[in-house]
Amino acid sequence: MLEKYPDYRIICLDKLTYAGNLSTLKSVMDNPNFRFVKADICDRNAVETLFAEEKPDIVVNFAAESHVDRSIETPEIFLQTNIIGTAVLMDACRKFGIKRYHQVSTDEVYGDLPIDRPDLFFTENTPLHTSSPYSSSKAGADLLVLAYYRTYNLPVTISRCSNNYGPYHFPEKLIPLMIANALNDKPLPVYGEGINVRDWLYVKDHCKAIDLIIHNGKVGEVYNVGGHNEMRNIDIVKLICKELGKSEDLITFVKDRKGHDMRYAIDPTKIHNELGWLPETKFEDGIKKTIRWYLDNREWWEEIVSGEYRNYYEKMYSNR
Ligand code: TDX
Repeated sequence: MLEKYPDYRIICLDKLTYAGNLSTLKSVMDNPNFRFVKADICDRNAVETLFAEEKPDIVVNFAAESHVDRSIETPEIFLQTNIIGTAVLMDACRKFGIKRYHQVSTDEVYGDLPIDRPDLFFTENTPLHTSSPYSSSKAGADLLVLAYYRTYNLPVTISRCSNNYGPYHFPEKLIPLMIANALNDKPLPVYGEGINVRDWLYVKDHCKAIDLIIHNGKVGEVYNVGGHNEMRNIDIVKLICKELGKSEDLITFVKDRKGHDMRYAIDPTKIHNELGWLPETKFEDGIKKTIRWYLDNREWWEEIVSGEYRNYYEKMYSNR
């Protein structure tokens, strides 16, 4: 955004939980149009103080506890950050006035689709039907956002995107976890039989969709974002092995995720027709770029996999 809109002032509010890492922002920290604030979106005082100081005109809520496996272990923090945090942000928007509040949501609010029905896709009208504490917390937040639109006329939009991948992806998620493990010659833990399907989108294409929605999207509307790029987990892991020249013998099938969603697939017709959005990065190119990034930025993720994250990894994957 700073590159595309050099006259915009961008404020990043982040709690810097285990998943946050200030080094990710290194390239923009010295930009005079950028300000970083360490705070929790659930902290009403901190949020209101910031709104009073900066009077933002557009608020995009990217902040969320986002890892399904963690939500199965400890649901409550997901309810706090994802639902209460959303309410606090929107209350500040009401109090200080806003041109747009945008909620970054997920395709997981629609639940899953059967593997043997490739003709079915999630549209914006698909009923919410969640599977995990994570997706339930995101669906709860979405309903609250639409309620603030109807009740208070808050100018909101929502985007529901499919699985993202790309640089700076925290290595608890499938693709960066498999890249990091493969580079360290560690086992590649595939849940169940690895036949679950996800619809992968390069992160920059997601960001471009959000940019279009906040500038041109219609208030009160939901936009699905996805690139028609469905892949089975096992095929992704095999591809990563191939690209890195590692043996598929590293692949280890482990106990399945509880309530594991089978297939996600987005129908992006609405955002394409209304806002002209189309994904630009093909998966074959995006995955190569992503692997290259993890090879070139080892210090970024090695620091993470050697820190607090290691305890989580031991807990989740040892004896699985
Ligand atoms: O070690 C693993 N082994 C494995 O087989 C991990 C971490 C995952 N998986 C499987 C589970 C899923 O079928 O890979 C698939 C992708 O898993 P995640 O990367 O955890 O993503 P997912 O559960 O699909 O959710 C993601 O996409 C939607 C994000 O984490 C969510 O925040 C987003 O809303």
